[in-house]
Amino acid sequence: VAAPTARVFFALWPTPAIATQLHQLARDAAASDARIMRVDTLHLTLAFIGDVAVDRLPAIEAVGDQTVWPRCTFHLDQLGHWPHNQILWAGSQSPPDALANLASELSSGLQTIGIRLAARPFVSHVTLARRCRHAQGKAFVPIEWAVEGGVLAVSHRDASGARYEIRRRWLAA
Ligand code: 2AM
Repeated sequence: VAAPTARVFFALWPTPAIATQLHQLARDAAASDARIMRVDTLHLTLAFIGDVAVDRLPAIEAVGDQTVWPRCTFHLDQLGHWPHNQILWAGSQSPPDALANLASELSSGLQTIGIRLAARPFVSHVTLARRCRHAQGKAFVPIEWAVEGGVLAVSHRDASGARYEIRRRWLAA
């Protein structure tokens, strides 16, 4: 019998107030037939681990325990669209260094427990919509996301898309 697995990732999870603003932006900017992310699913992935045996989760959580979670402001002033995967996303023209440093700290921590992340470079972004063929309405009032910690999330996928469960939360020092 195969060992049970879970699909997990470290992420920043917005407060409901910030998620509501992001969701409004998604509705304004996404193509009408795009699949807009539900308000409770909006997040920023810091380190995507993917499927792991559930008995690895305590070690992964220990990486989160050893990480210094920064306090910073993520000034979301940019809309992006990636044609190759049809993702509409929100980001920043000047993301705080703290975010890239955090992603790299998590990546190094995971390496020490034998988990190597895909080599793709970290691009801080919040996916707003999928299956989006184009973006519209580029001008918007920037969203000020006060980052005060992060999470380890578990992705459960079914026919209706993904549902995320927050397994652990860490607060900034
Ligand atoms: P995306 O929104 O840009 O698609 C849960 O699936 C989260 O992990 C999403 O934020 C998704 O990013 C990200 N993700 C999924 N597969 C990934 C991969 N191979 N590398 C990096 N991030 C990934």
